[in-house]
Amino acid sequence: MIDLYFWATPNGYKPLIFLEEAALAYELKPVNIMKGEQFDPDFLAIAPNNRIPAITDHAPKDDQAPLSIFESGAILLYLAEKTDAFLPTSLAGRYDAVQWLMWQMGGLGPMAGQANHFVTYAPEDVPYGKKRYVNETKRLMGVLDKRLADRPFVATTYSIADMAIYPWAKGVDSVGIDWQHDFPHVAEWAARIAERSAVKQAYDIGDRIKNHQPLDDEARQNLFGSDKK
Ligand SMILES: N[C@@H](CCC(=O)N[C@@H](CS)C(=O)NCC(=O)O)C(=O)O
Repeated sequence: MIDLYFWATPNGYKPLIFLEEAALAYELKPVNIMKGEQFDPDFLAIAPNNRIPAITDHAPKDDQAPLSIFESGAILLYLAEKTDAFLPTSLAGRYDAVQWLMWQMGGLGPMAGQANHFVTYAPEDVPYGKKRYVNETKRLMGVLDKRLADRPFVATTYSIADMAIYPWAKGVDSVGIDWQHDFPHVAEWAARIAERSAVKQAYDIGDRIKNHQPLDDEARQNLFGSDKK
């Protein structure tokens, strides 16, 4: 059994999609990051960076003690290794997927995240920040669009790279990027991913647990307040 520490955000959906795809037994442990539950000592013992997602695998492959992992990219790699699934087995194929996973972890995720911060959440208007991160997000979406021009999935087969990139790519409309129109190969790929029953199931689960509370002062403090952290 795997415990998945989850909130309905792009990084949270990545391992949830994997667990649904692989039909692994798991228990969802919601961590309401708007309410500051990411700072609970029990959660910090598993995820010292106070960010979701994280997992605890109570039956790791090596039959050793339960294993906890944070960082969504590490979790996806772990789950792929555990199940021998969603990561090509050839050396070239494997690193093809891994390099795109790293591209998401170090590129699209952080840049789109910062763009979203400056466009949606920053308490003051910072035109330079907005422009820098929205432009960089657009550039990255262009890179992804080129990559998908002649293949159905990001790597040779549907893999953890698609699972990592999809939740972020589909969210960039929140920073004013009309990706369905401007990046047609991404749009076709995203439609292919969205049709998968495991992906539908993951988003249904996320919708059910999501607390649609407004971004009030308490949530702002928990997410962006510097003194608490
Ligand atoms: N690099 C981390 C990023 C995780 C992350 O930023 N999680 C956000 C939600 S998408 C979070 O937990 N935020 C809580 C906070 O900022 O306190 C990963 O990929 O797991």
